Amino acid sequence: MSDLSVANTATSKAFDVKAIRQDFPILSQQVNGKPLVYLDNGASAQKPIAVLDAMDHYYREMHSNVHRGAHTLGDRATAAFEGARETVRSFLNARSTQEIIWTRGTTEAINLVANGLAPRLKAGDEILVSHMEHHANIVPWQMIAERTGAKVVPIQITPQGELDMESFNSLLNDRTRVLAITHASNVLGTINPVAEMVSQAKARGIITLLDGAQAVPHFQPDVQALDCDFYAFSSHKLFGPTGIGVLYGKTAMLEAMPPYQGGGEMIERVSFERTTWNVLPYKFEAGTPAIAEAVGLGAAIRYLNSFDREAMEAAEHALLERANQLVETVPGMTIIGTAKQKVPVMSFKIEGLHPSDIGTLLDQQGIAIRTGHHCAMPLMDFYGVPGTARASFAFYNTLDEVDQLFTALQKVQRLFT
Ligand code: C6P
Repeated sequence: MSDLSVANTATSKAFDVKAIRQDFPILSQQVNGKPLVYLDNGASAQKPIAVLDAMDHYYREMHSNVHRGAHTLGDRATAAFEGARETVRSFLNARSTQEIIWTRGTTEAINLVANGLAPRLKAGDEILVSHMEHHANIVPWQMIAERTGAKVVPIQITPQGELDMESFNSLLNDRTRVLAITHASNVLGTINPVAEMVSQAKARGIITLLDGAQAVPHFQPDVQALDCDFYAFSSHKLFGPTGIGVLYGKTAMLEAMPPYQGGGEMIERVSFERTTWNVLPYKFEAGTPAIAEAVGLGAAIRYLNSFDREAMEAAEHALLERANQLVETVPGMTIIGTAKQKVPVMSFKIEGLHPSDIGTLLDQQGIAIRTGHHCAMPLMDFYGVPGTARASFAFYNTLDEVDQLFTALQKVQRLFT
């Protein structure tokens, strides 16, 4: 194992990873007879006790339906639920809680926007995405394009896995109506220059959506500074529960869109002659919401806020740096995605090895990574690979775990040569 003293000293003042790991009970188990090394955080991150406790407390002490105003438990549940919305508002620096819509996740948030914008789109209009998008930020647009006659146009990327800004500039034109771009790539780790892109799009009156699924676990976005119209993310990648996510939308944008689903909660008044919609954010929240999950997400954000986020980012960066340094210790290993600005995600291939074999053999050694196309098939096509192996790090991972990954990869590589 490596000498960890340098990086640990550098980050220990504000950031004690050993203590942090105690907050995540799932991490201290054995898998296949080996201590678990969880490096699949990009797919879904683990949950701290603070989140587990908040949800447990909610169900034990205050569960009831929200916004019904009928009794004390209902009031408590509503306060906890709306309190979580305020926590998210503050996390994103949105102007108002009416701009924070609960969804099931990033996927539903993007579908909501795509459907909401459909009435404004017509044949010949263009929706600009990029070649590195997750399917969640391609397919909903394709479905809307099919309905409206609009066209989905991909911005090219460079071999390093950065957006080709010349391609972006050349594709912006009078027909461009929407720019929908990932803040950080789930495969390449690339952090895109979204502020600059939004600003250029705005100057042309183009509606902008940022997919923040892989960004928010690593840094805090400021939607007012970014000035995007929409920002989407999932709770489960942000150390919160599954089944809930967030769509931020500027008030004027949300006001101008029709509801996504019909039912209870989203109406003001219903009659067979005429039905009217509830105010924001409820207009987009049909049916009983995921109450405990909202509470859990609020707890996850408060947990993150209790740390020095810069120290956290530095610690994550040190993990990626360490991984980059060790690549040459595995013959035939190549990193896919070498952008200058990256979240701690490392996709790779090893000559002569199928990604799924790498994943299976690592799992036997207690190491969890993800393999496959990562719901980014156009990106796999760009690199001419069927899939990649991907280690995605979180702030609770250690340098020692990075070393264990590479020791295991060396073993896997030897087995096959
Ligand atoms: N990426 C991964 O392993 P949902 O499933 O709705 O929570 O998130 C979808 C999604 C959207 N955008 C990006 C950039 C994403 O990374 C994801 C989810 C996971 O990379 C599961 S495929």
